[in-house]
Amino acid sequence: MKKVLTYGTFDLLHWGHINLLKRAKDLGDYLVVAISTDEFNAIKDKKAYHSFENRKMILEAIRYVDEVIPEETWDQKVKDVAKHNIDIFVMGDDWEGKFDFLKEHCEVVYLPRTTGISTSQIKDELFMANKG
Ligand code: C2G
Repeated sequence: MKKVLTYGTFDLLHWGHINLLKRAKDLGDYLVVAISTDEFNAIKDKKAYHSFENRKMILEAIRYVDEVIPEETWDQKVKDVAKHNIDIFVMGDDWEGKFDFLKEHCEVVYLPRTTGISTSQIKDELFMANKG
């Protein structure tokens, strides 16, 4: 069984996230998603609209996702790859090169980001549409 691992906040889930998760799953047989905790988001200087628990529940409902684990620090990836027997690490290519250190532990794949959608774009457009 080929196991795939990816990380993210996955807030205000949208079709760009789904495109990523589908392609990640298509690379193997089992997809583990490490979702950023609210505390780690603060470290990433991100404030998610949905709580960790609710973002986790939403991800677990996606047919491409087999397991969801918490992402609490920047430096848990090597341990996660070993602990979950990961064959392929996947991220969108906005992270191109940033995780190449994992190449000695597993395959590293950066997938083209889906253009035309992002969580911050959703927030901005809703704000503009609703401001007085
Ligand atoms: N993504 C994408 N296309 C978009 C938006 C996001 O392919 N239009 C991808 C990102 O490249 C990432 C994943 O979806 O691989 C999750 O995106 P975010 O929730 O924004 O994750 P991020 O804040 O980049 O967290 O340790 C890694 C970090 O936790 C990644």
